[in-house]
Amino acid sequence: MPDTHAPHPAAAVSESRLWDRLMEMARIGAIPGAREGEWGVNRPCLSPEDRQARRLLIGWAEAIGLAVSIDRLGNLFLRHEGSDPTLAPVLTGSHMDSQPKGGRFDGIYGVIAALEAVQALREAGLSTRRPIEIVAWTNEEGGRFAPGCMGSMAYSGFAPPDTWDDIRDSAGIRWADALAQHLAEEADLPRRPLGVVEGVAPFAYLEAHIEQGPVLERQGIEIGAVTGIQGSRWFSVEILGRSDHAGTCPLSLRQDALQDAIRAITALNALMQDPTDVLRFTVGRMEVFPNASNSVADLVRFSIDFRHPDDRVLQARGNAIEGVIQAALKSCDYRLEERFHARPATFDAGIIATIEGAATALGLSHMRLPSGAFHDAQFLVPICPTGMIFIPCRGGISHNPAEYAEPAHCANGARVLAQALAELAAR
Ligand code: HGY
Ligand code: MN
Ligand code: MN
Repeated sequence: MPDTHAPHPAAAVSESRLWDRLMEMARIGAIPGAREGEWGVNRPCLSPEDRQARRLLIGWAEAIGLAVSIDRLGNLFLRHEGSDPTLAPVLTGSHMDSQPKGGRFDGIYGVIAALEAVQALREAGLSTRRPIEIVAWTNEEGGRFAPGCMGSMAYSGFAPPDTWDDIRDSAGIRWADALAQHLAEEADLPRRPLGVVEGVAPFAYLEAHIEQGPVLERQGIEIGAVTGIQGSRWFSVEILGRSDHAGTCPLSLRQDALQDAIRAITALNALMQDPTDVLRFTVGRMEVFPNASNSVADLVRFSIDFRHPDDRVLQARGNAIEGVIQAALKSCDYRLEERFHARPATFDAGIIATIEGAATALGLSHMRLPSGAFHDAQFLVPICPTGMIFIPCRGGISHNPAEYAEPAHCANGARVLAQALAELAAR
């Protein structure tokens, strides 16, 4: 427990400062929203908008004396020094990249709330035994380069950093080239070893995030102590046909990649039937080539995002995907690549209790709940005690410009984070 004579760690959390920073940050990559005075963001990883957002964050962090560094995946760290700098740090943060039609809170809230919590600890005059490091993970969303969580997967040793070098975005740019350009543009920032692969493991990891679901709002609860994250599997599918003249080629002779893609997706829908509506199956991206109204498609590329909290279902149904596609095709060939395979993760009971204790100490209602969305936190689970703090978001909407969280809820999350960080950094 922190020194009881010191002021309360959360005392200096400023709702207005936190909100103003969130809204200033949300002007970078702003896209129109549906409601008057509301908008969304499109801030792909490793883009000029991403770098502009990082510079804004770095400016705020340097102004309060945090030390800035990046690793070779571009993960960005802001360090609050502890009274014993040799101790493993408490790590907290989230991601700054967004979906193409993203909201003003997904990911970035956890980074700016972490800055607010650390700034509050410092303004409250609380020195911490352990260092606290704020992290902004590279490419959590996987929107521009699939899969997501590349920065945290490389940091934790879950995947070798060169795993994704040849993956291309929709403009045909290679991941390795985009990362090299990014690191060159941030060459002025001090470089640090890559995570536990080349450096030290954190003492603990805490991530604050909007719930991206409706539970807290529906139940009128202020804080979520997250129990874990369901499993996710991503696949990239290519259906390979032959381009033909739409007016002359008989249907019986066609190798129509689009018609076969429809057959494959229809068959996958049957595989993924779940009367309990727990299973999640999404085909969110589809590209058709040559994409001309009077040419038969010779190539269709589509994505599969499959999720389930029970690893047995995740493995059984996920492993059946290829056979179902193969059986469904009438005249085309296919290529299937698994891009992401994250098994269900369970957060540390001690961290969950620390979050609940902090919420109780602050007089905030709280409940335990799982996360349907994946997060970088799931890759920290194997290397240190890890947990997440959720705050409510309006209607549970996310990955949409209408995503919204109340200023008071944002501040509550930062207060719980400040309290929990103070406790962990004192251990
Ligand atoms: O897709 C997800 O679950 C996360 O929001 N990127
Ligand atoms: Mn997120
Ligand atoms: Mn997201």
